[in-house]
Amino acid sequence: MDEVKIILLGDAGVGKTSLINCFIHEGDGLGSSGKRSGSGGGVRSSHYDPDVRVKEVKLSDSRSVKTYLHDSPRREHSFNSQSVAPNFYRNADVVILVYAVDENPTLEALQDCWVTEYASYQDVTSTSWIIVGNKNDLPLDIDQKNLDHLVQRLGGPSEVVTLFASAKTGKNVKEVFEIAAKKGHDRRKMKEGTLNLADRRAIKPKSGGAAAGGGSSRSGGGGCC
Ligand SMILES: Nc1nc2c(ncn2[C@@H]2O[C@H](COP(=O)(O)OP(=O)(O)OP(=O)(O)O)[C@@H](O)[C@H]2O)c(=O)[nH]1
Ligand SMILES: [Mg+2]
Repeated sequence: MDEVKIILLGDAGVGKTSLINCFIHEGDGLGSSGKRSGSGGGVRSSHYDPDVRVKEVKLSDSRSVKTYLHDSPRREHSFNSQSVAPNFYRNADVVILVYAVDENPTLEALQDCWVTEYASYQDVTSTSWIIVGNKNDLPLDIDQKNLDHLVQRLGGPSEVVTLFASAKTGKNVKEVFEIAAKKGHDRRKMKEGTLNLADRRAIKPKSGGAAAGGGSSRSGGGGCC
């Protein structure tokens, strides 16, 4: 089965973990208390990282994709380590940027902080982007210009999907991850196609030139904002 790496980025408290939990629990929102009872459920990855959940998603053509959902580690024990961030960002097929619709600064932070940090490790064109305004059950308090600028920076409206969702009510949560699975799957196939082409080129005689790919990774570390 094809596999897709999806990472979630955004400020503390915007609801990244809640969105993943809601999806794993099949649209069961947080409820009126804002808290979920029980163990948290879901399938944890057998990988080293406890913040990775795995869920199979059926695409519209009835094929299935295994999604690896990488929740950002909480900042206080995450990107201070120079070795964590590059691994976290590496080979992400999709990045889901999450802000809270009732807090415009969390939207501003996506551009000023999270995309900037991502771009210091990987080219922004190396992944697919989805922007999610979570907590859509609360009154909206965002500046549309911030959202428009962010979309432009990531390649424009034809490249970037923007959605509102609520991990509290479950609204649109399944849609967010299904779109991510589809976009990730398409990107994987595109990458494989590129690789095959590169392989074919490699066996032809050539007159020098640098190898393609590799992205713009950074060797140093450092925290976000
Ligand atoms: N009203 C409302 N509250 C939400 C929603 N999603 C999450 N919350 C609440 O927001 C708080 C933070 O949610 P988390 O899922 O822990 O946020 P996070 O982005 O994972 O935060 P960090 O792990 O600290 O980075 C919790 O109290 C949630 O109950 C939502 O859609 N609506
Ligand atoms: Mg969290």
